[in-house]
Amino acid sequence: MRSEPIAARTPEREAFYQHISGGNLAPLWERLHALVTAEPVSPVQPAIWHYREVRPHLMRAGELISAEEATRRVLILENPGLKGQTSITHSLFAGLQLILPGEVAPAHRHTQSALRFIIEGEGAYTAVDGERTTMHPGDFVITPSWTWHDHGNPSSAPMVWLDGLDIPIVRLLDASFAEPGDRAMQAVTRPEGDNEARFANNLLPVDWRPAVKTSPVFNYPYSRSRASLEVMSRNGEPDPCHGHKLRYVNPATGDFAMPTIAAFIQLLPAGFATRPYRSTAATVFVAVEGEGQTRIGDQLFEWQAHDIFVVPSWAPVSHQAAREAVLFSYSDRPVQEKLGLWREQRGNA
Ligand code: 1HN
Repeated sequence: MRSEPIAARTPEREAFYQHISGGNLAPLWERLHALVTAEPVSPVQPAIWHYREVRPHLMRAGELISAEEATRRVLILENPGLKGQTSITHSLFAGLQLILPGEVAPAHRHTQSALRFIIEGEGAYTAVDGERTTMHPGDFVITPSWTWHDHGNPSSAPMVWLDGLDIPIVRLLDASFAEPGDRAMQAVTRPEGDNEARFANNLLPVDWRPAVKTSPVFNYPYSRSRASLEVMSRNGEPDPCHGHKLRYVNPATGDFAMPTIAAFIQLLPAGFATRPYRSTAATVFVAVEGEGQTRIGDQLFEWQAHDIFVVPSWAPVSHQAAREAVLFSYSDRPVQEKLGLWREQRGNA
């Protein structure tokens, strides 16, 4: 790819740059080539977290601090190219949250939006603005911006889920607001299942109009998404780049379920290998079922259920399933699409 020439450095120019820096001035021509690149250049690195290696650390965190004291007992999945930045890509946060039996993660709200993808355990709940939903492995659960939320685990086993948040996007825009609730557990004002009945059955309350940009459905249970993948995989050919892939949508608008984060679920048939694919949306993947391997650029990552890996912007990715496999994934695609920035490339260039 062609690129523009880089200006020569001379002692005279260096002295000038030094001189003007005191006045908060800098020469753009020294920086232009690093800012306006011919294609995405990212410090974000491909990386994988094997659940069997991370889980013992999470359980150790469970001995060291309570959910209540921590507010949220989360181990950050920090991109090795973004050390200290609390993010897995430039725009997204990922972490693994543990709630032990009997614990409560106290109510709070913030402008950052969160998704939960349930990894392990059965029967903990999250409450969102007065309604609880019980979480099961593979469920995709949403906490919309500025909604009260607390989590509790009345079951007898540890509960672990992946937290995906738009923390770095809100940080970029300096738009963070947050407040704690007056009580650890918010009041329950609607019975469990109310939201599903109103919004998740291809029906909407007759005069209801969306007041916010996030889906009114806040739990997309795995039982339903898995059943769709099953039927889809029996009745049609897989997409060469994606296998059988679905996106989670807001039923009121047809748009992605969240304004800042897109989420997907895909089935790769046993032995299936996808063609290379890349997009400008760096993506976090969770292996839900099965095992396989994913090539990201020139690196090969082997995964099995519960492993988490990240694909940087514009890095070619191809998956191969050793057994039938299901992958969940999320990215900042809705933001890029709304700004007219999202690009993809299917197959080799
Ligand atoms: C948060 O509020 C939760 O509510 C989880 O469960 C992870 C990561 C960063 C900032 C806030 C939660 C979070 C978080």
